[in-house]
Amino acid sequence: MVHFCSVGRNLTVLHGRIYSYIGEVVVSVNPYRAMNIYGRDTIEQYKGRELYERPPHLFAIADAAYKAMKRRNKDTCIVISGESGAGKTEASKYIMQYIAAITNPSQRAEVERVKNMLLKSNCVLEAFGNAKTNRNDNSSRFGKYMDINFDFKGDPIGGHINNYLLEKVGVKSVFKCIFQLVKGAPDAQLRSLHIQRDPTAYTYIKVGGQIKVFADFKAVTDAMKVIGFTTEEIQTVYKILATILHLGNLKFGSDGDVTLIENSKLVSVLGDLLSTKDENVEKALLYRTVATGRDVIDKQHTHQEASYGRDALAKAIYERLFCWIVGRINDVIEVKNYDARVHGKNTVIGVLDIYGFEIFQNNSFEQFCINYCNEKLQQLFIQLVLKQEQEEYQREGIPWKHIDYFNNQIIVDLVEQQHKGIFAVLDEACMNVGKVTDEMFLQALNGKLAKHAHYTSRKLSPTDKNLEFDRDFRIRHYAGDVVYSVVGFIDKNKDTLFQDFKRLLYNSSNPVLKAMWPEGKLSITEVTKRPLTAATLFKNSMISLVENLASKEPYYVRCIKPNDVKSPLLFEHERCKHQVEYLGLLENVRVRRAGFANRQTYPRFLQRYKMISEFTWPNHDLPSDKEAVERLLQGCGFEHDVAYGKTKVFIRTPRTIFSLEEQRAEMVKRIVLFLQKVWRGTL
Ligand code: AOV
Ligand code: MG
Repeated sequence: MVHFCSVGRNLTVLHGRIYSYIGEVVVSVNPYRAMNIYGRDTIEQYKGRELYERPPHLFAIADAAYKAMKRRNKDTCIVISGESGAGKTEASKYIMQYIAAITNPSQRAEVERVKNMLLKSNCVLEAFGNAKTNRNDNSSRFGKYMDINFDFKGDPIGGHINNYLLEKVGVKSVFKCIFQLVKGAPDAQLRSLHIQRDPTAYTYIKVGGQIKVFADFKAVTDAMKVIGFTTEEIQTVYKILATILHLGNLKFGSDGDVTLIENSKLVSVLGDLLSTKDENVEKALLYRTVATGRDVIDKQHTHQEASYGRDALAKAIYERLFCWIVGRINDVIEVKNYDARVHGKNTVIGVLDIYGFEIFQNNSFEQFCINYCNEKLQQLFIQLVLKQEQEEYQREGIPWKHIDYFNNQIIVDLVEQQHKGIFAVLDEACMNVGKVTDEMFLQALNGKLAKHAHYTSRKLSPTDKNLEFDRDFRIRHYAGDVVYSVVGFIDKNKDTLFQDFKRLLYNSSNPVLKAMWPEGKLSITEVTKRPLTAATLFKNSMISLVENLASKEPYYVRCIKPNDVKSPLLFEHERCKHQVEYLGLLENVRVRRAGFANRQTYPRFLQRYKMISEFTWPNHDLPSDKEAVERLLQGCGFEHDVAYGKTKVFIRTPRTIFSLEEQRAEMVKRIVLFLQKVWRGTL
């Protein structure tokens, strides 16, 4: 149970016990200091053990997910949630390490290779997908869902990563890899990229703020090599990072009506890095090609359009680079040559580590998407842990007093509902042919959502001084109130990149870069389809993520952030209580306390445990499986710890399951010995 609710203000009171259970949910408190609890000896203590046999630990949940997959041939997933800085990414890494450590006892070379790739891919993805924010020095700016595929022996044979990238380089975040490059790359390499060692020389870094850790340049480069990136590919990766830094420094000026590039020396640097002619770079930065009827003309950008285009280009090439890296990793780790007819079903454990709920001083479209994503995951938790569980008791005819909980579906609908939801209103604004401003979008929201209990704005509550007119709206999220500024919503949702840039990159003589931009092949007159908006793409990817998770047997890690100052000593009671409440952990405890730790259909139960009772082994002659299970459990003395539903048996405490498992293991051993004797003819 959540024993930390009762501890005082000091985190050391936890005595290093940072984990706790509610049923099969692990609750984790970020210790903000290195803990000596993830080593080889600890792994050995958890390997193959049942959930409650050892003190609560991430390894136990990883083992439970692994065992469920192996024993029952089921796809499982581990969903890690909690707000920004609560410890999700660290948890996901420990889970991966644990799975790598306990598998492949026979040291098959191919499996070792796959494991190494999976672990190395983490290092690369973190460098390119994490950045410093106010909440977390190593904040995931992308969501990662990683499937690990296992063969019939339970050894990893491959994987697949889905990424949910959101924040883009430039305006707010500076990704780790950029610091690693500027601080860690050898002098000669920096020279070839025309980059100075001094991070303050770059506008994008100045705006985004610096990160202290940069020693990993070599580790990341080596990891890319191990994964199988060619030298040319790695060079291109760094050329792209350098391009982004130079783009940030590019200044536009005007001479009368003509827009100019002030520091034109950078144009040739960009030409060199992008393997294209300088004049092509200059033209793409200053003009766009437009089709008017049958004519195609070059239209010059205004100063503002040129700056917008430059930032959009930097963001787009970073995003494309990141997706390309994920794609390359997937090429390598994807399961190949697995024949299910020969080897049996290949099963999966999915690990989800995504950006946590966040509130900044200024919250924009990115925070809105991140927080919507967390609403979706909370909804899944409610569905699977609180709702379905209680509905199942009712369906099965088990006496049950309903436990109430806050259902956040109303907030999910507020964001994603067709026609009326915030995303729909935003898309509608972006579809409009005329010029639609962010303020007009806010007005449309006010019109549609005036009566919604979780939405407000200054217009709807004029006395609320915390909300600016024509700029802010507030959402009452499950995890707290967040004020969003609409500034930039329209642009970020449209996410337009001038076609000219796509053609520029496609026409590069660097084949790696060219391959990243296949759509640049189309000429201006061929481009007709309007691309989906960022909101629609994000919504669709969240819906399919949730569908995917719901199709697997879920295990949860709920991370708690003990304080806002990254201190290993401070346990802010109110802060933790708030998280416990909004995560629905109290309801989770109530459902668990009153409920049952395990349930199985009667035939399944018999299939697994029939050998431990003389009434059921090898087959029973009772009128139904239900009666056979009753007889078996009575025989073991467990009848007080179970309830019999219409189709399933419900077991209250995990201890009963352990005991059944132990008896089964003992019987299996005896049966094997017996069979060996029969085979050897010694019986
Ligand atoms: P997050 O993934 O939940 O935030 P992280 O996993 O990056 O948070 O954790 C934030 C920091 O807390 C880490 O960099 C560590 O310093 C520390 N930390 C977390 N877990 C542990 C642990 N088990 N042992 C020691 N230190 C830990 V975000 O990605 O921002 O939502 O988007
Ligand atoms: Mg993270």
